[in-house]
Parts: sequence; structure tokens; C-alpha cells
Amino acid sequence: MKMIVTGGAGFIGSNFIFHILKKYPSYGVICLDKLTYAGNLSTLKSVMENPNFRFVKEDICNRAAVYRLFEEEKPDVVVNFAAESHVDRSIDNPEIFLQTNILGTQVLMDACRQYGITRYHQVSTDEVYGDLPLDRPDLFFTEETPIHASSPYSSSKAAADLLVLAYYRTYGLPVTISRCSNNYGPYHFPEKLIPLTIANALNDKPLPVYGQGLNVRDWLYVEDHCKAIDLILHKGRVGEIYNVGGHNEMANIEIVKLICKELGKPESLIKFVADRKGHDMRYAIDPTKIHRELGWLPETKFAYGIKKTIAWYLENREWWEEILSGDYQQYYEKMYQNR
Ligand code: NAD
Ligand code: TDX
Repeated sequence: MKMIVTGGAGFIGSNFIFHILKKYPSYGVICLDKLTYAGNLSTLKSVMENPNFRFVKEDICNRAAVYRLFEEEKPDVVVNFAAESHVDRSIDNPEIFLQTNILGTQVLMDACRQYGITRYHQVSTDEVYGDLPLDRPDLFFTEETPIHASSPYSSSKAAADLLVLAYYRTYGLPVTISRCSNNYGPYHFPEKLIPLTIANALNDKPLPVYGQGLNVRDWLYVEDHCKAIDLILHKGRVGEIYNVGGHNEMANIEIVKLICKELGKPESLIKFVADRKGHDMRYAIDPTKIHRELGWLPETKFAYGIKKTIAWYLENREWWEEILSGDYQQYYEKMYQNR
């Protein structure tokens, strides 16, 4: 089996590559990644010498280059993680989100049609469903919940999902889609809530919490997401959407306070800042379908997963400190200076 994994130098894609190479030693994995600010080759250091692994630096929007790679490698399966993934950046400048997340998806699927594959898997997000109110804890996102995206990021992901389903219906492309809730774990880029809070706390810097910190996210340890995608690829039904999440809803402020406690830092570091525009209130996944059809259940409890994640950031300081010292610094100042 030969698999192209796009966006594999990012957070979830890299964890997925580690999972696949470990579990299926006979599989060939080709990582196709543009190495944007969010892609980091050092993340893939441990697999670079693996003879079953190849890294290709390329943009998924570059049709000629993508077709060349397909011609050369003749992959069986494509798993598309490549995306612009940060909501705040999409609010600041939506264009690249539409290019990569929508048009890049189209290029990949066109290549799949041209060269033939057994599966195209689109890694999507629960954010395509919009948000749920805080006062209705009985409501959850199911696969039938209408698309109702809020941000330029989530609407670009929703548009890509529609295109994937259109390629299934119109051309019979064998597709699957997973819509996962918020991930956390190793190699999470330090612009996102959990790694940003850990890094700032370790540096005794203010911990920015948007609005009142009451927004709720449904957190899942990244390995559990990777296992879900593995199952969908091997056992999932073509043309289907699978929601992935583990009923682990927490308010942002609870997460930030928990990280302070784990690191022995004072809550006085918390700084309430201006809210995100159009900020989604609550995400909550109903994972009944993937559990019933594929037997998937999250394995890592949050209390353990967050400790493991914090320990990883303590043991791998050079990984995130290098990011914080680069171009990312300019982004941080722009986003947080006058907030
Ligand atoms: P990330 O930002 O950490 O990584 C994205 C990767 O894609 C980077 O390596 C980047 O270099 C690469 N990339 C970006 N544009 C590219 C392009 N044009 N061509 C080739 N490579 C490109 O993102 P992540 O958090 O790992 O998310 C991966 C996927 O999972 C995304 O599609 C995202 O929408 C989805 N998702 C993320 C979460 C989450 O909590 N992080 C939850 C659900 C779904
Ligand atoms: O400094 C911050 N302060 C803060 O209060 C940051 C960066 C975030 N927040 C809040 C906003 C959200 O309510 O924390 C929550 C989580 O924010 P992010 O880490 O930016 O994640 P979110 O916007 O929920 O989106 C994530 O989950 C779904 C990923 O980035 C997406 O790619 C994925 O699709």
C-alpha cells in the first residue's frame, strides 16, 4: 500500500505518519507538504531515514507538480491534512485559506481521478457545523447536522467538504470525510490555545483568554484522531462522513487554569483580551456513527493526555522555542499587542 499524506509536516499529519509507519511497516508513505509557517521538517526527523518514507516539499495547489508526483508514485490512497488551519489568521486574511483549503483539495482530487486511487480521505473539522448554544447541553453535532460555518477558515473547510461529496456523486471518486473536534498533543503549533498557554506560562508571559473564556471546545488527544482516520481508511464506507470526538467538553478558562496548576504558575498570568470576531460558542461531537460502524472510541482520557502533552513541551523546548524565535514573533505581536 502506498499512501500520500499531505500536510504531514504539521501537527496532526506528522502524528498520523508516525502512527502509520509504526503500525504498518510494509506501507510506503509520501509526505507532500509546502512547509508553510506551520510546517516543520524537524518534526519528521525520526522518520526521514526510514526507507518507506519520502518527503516532498510542494504546494497542493501546484497542479503540474502534484500530477508529476502521482505519475511517479502511483499512490493507492491519499489523505489530505494540508490546510491553513488557524481561525484567527483566516479572520485577518482569508484568501490563502480559500486557495489551499478549497482549490488545493480540488487539485488533489483531480489527480486522484486522473491516476486512479482506491481512497481519497479528506480531513475535515467539526467547525463546519457552526456552533451550539451553551444553554443546550443536550445538543451535539451529528453527520446530519446542517453545514453552518462561521469563520473564513471553517467556511473554506465546508466548501472543500461539499466539493469532495460532489466528486463522489459526479465522478464516483472513492472518498471519505472525517470531521474531528479540537486536537491536542505533541507538535501542536504554539499559536493554538493549549500550546500557546503552555509556552507563555513557561516563559511567565500573560495568558490571553478571549472574551470571558466561556467558549467550549471538545478536546481529543491527537493519537485518537489518527486511529480514527486509520479505521476509516481501512473499514469506512465510501461516500460517508464520520464525526470524531470524545465527549470531552471544556471551557477555555478551565483549560488555561488547569495548565497553570500543572505548571505551578499563578492564575494572575491570565489576561482577558478582546474576543475573536464571530467566536463560536460551543463545539460538541456525537461520535455514535464511528463507534457503531467502526468500533472507534477515544482511548486517552483528558486528565492523562494533558499531563503527557505538558511533559512533551517541557522535554522538547527546542522544538517550540525555535518556532517562537522566528517569523512567528511578528504574528504574535500583530495579534496580541493591542488586544
Ligand atoms: P497545521 O497547521 O499544524 O498543519 C498544516 C500543514 O499543512 C503544515 O505542515 C503546512 O506546511 C501544510 N500546508 C499548508 N498549506 C499547504 C499547501 N498549500 N500545500 C501543501 N502543504 C500545505 O494543521 P493541523 O492542526 O495539523 O490540521 C491538519 C488538518 O486537520 C487540517 O486540514 C485541519 O483543518 C484539520 N483539523 C484540525 C484540527 C485541530 O484541532 N488542529 C481539528 C479538526 C480538523
Ligand atoms: O490566545 C488564544 N486565546 C483564546 O482564548 C487562542 C489562540 C485561542 N483562544 C480560544 C479560542 C477558542 O475558543 O481558545 C479556543 C481554541 O482556540 P484555537 O486553539 O485557536 O482552536 P479553534 O479555533 O477551536 O480551532 C481548532 O479546532 C478545530 C483548530 O485550530 C482548527 O484547525 C480545527 O479545525
